[in-house]
Amino acid sequence: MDFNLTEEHIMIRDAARDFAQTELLPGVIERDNTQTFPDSLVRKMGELGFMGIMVDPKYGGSGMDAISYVLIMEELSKIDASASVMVSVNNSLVCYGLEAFGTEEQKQKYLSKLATGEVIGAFCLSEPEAGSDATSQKTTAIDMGDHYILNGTKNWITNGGRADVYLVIAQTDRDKGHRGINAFIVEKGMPGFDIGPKEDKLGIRGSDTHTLQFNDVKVPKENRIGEDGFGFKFAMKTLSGGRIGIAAQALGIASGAYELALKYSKERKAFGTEISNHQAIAFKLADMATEIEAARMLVMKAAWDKDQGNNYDMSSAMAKLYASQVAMTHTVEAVQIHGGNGFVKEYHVERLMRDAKITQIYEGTSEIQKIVISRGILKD
Ligand code: COS
Repeated sequence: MDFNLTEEHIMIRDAARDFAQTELLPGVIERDNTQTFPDSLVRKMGELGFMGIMVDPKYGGSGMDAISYVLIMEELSKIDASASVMVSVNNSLVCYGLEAFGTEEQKQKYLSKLATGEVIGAFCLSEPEAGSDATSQKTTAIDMGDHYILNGTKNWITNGGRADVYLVIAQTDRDKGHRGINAFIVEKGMPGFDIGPKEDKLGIRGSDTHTLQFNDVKVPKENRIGEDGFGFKFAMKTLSGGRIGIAAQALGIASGAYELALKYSKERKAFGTEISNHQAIAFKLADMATEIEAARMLVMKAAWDKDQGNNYDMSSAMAKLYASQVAMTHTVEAVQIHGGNGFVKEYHVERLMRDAKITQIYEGTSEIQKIVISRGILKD
């Protein structure tokens, strides 16, 4: 067992760190206030290969491994979790979904543009009444022979307004339950496909979250992903990889807050000394460092499982469950260490605290991760 990163991994991590410091940090407070994220930054992330990290270079990807993916995700998330969620969704839900399960034609047509960041993608599973209970899809896709007619509503869709390519999960045959669900590639601009207003969110405010409406949208049959009835398994398999990305995002939010708190505690003085010399603060830092390192081990293990071709349903669920809990707990502590300064935007930790919350909710709530883990350990 080797806990050292390879030289290549160190280079990749440092490139992401450098990009986050020089390009993401300068406008991050403004973007959070205005709920915006410029196309120019998305393009730069594409140029650096961050939009198709694990995609085969023959489809325009960077051909890196999952360890590289989580290293990049951690570094981006330390500074701007709104940027990193775009990266995560595009990489592990959209690009991976197409590369692993799409036809050659679908890969040629869509994946090569998505992997370079020329266009970005969205993954549409959640509905007003089907978030955790993902088999209860109300969106329907009726088979009309050479095409499907899609009707329904999807909620809380990351990249909802910005994307050009949408992977949409819908029920094609209600009698078959989850085996009657399919996944489709839907393009922006298809008649009947409408994008609702942007959500006003607690955190990751720079990311673009919308409700989507499908009213009699005609989707060509060749846009179905996989065999008839594969849609629910497609969603589950894709989300397992997505959870590695969100776990790495949570890790980055936690480690970003920890680094700020550590620095602040060595500068801020109270009762005649730097506050890091007070055991009340030093012990908080000790807990943060320990639990963040434990979260990093779980994230790395899940990524390693993916790279090895091992099943990663449980390891990704454990990584997400734990890292998101660590992110929530320790961003609160980072605000506490900063005292009054922690409550103002200039010091960044309040934003990290707000950003942390979503990591316990999206791509499967913490309660869903416990379902996955408990079923995994009890199945034999
Ligand atoms: N890989 C492949 N297949 C999977 C799978 C996985 N990781 N997880 C479940 N399946 C399959 C099961 O094997 C079963 O198929 P068979 O009946 O052919 O054996 C089918 O999917 C249904 O599984 P199950 O009976 O476990 O479904 P449940 O309704 O109990 O739901 C959970 C399972 C709760 C785990 C699932 O609904 C889930 O992950 N929900 C959260 C969804 C989510 O993350 N939402 C957020 C939206 S994205 S921001």
